[in-house]
Amino acid sequence: MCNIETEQKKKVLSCIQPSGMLTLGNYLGALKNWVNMQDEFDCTFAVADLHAITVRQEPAALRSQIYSTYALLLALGIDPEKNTVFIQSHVPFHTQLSWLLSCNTQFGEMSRMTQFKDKSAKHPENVNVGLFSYPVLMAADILLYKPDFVPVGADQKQHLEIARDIAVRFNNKYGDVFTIPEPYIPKTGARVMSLQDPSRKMSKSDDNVNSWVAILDSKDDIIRKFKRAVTDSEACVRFCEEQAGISNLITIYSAVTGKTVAEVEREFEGRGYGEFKLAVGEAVADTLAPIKASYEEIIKDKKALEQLYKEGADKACRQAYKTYNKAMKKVGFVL
Ligand code: ATP
Ligand code: LTN
Repeated sequence: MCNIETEQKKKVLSCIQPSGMLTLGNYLGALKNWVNMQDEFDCTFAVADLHAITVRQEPAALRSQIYSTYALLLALGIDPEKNTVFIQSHVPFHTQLSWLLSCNTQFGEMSRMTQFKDKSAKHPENVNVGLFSYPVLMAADILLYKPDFVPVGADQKQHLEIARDIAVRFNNKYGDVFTIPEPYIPKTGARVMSLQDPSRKMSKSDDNVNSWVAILDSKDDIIRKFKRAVTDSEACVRFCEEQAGISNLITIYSAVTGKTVAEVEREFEGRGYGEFKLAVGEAVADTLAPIKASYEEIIKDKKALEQLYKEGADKACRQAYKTYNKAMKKVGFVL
């Protein structure tokens, strides 16, 4: 007889870098889906702090971003009891497996990674080896936990592909060690564009602070940023390719209210941009307010936070250790 309780849930893994203030784009495009996946899947989520130092970070800022990113995951409603939620650098097997994988990855295939090309062009003064081998560390993050699915945005698809290639090659050479993960494209998940240049995605590393909304922004800041958002010349609230600015605002409003695009267009028929921008700003601020309130409670209690991330690391270590040991044995190391 099929018993739902004893049926194995499929495994999901994803990570997020603590490289700045997390934005509305990170929330609607990625983190909201993490929250929604907790019931259906056995989830492992990590703060990818080791990846963050591939670009220069100021130590005090990095430390505070790691805390705040972990606290924010909890504030969003990710349950650390139900899931494994940890900080990447607390589990040494990531860097250790990364070495094994590096020695089974070709320079040529890594040279094709578009993120490396983009980021090295953006930071010509710091084209470090870590930036180059970043996808191998990401492959280790994934393969240690044998996930069935990895939810990633379009910009990370190439990295997931290389993780799959590395795993297939390793398994063929040494025997079955790794599960080959599939990308997970969530049913819902909005691509949020910059409020100042709707042809580019909203990004926390954009120097223009008016182009992005942080999850932890104040209500006043959120409303002000939406008031200033770039819109188009048609002056009507209609979703179409030619009106990228207003279409982006419709996408955002629809994502935070749960209304369809057609419903939003009907609601604002005959009303001006000003009124619509205010409504979007208020709806976003109302959605983010409880998250911000919960975050402020969580971040106040450093002891409790520390307890949670340590427990998360212990759980993660127990899983990662098994895969790492198996891989070491297969390669021929003496354990
Ligand atoms: P950076 O500016 O440092 O490159 P980012 O804000 O673009 O960072 P990432 O850390 O690369 O964000 O992405 C974390 C996750 O959030 C990824 O899954 C990514 O696809 C998703 N994401 C980031 N920005 C957006 C966006 N504007 N719309 C939808 N999803 C997004
Ligand atoms: N590179 C990813 C973050 C990341 C990740 C991972 C995502 C690091 N390790 C493992 C999925 C699985 C990013 O910048 N978004």
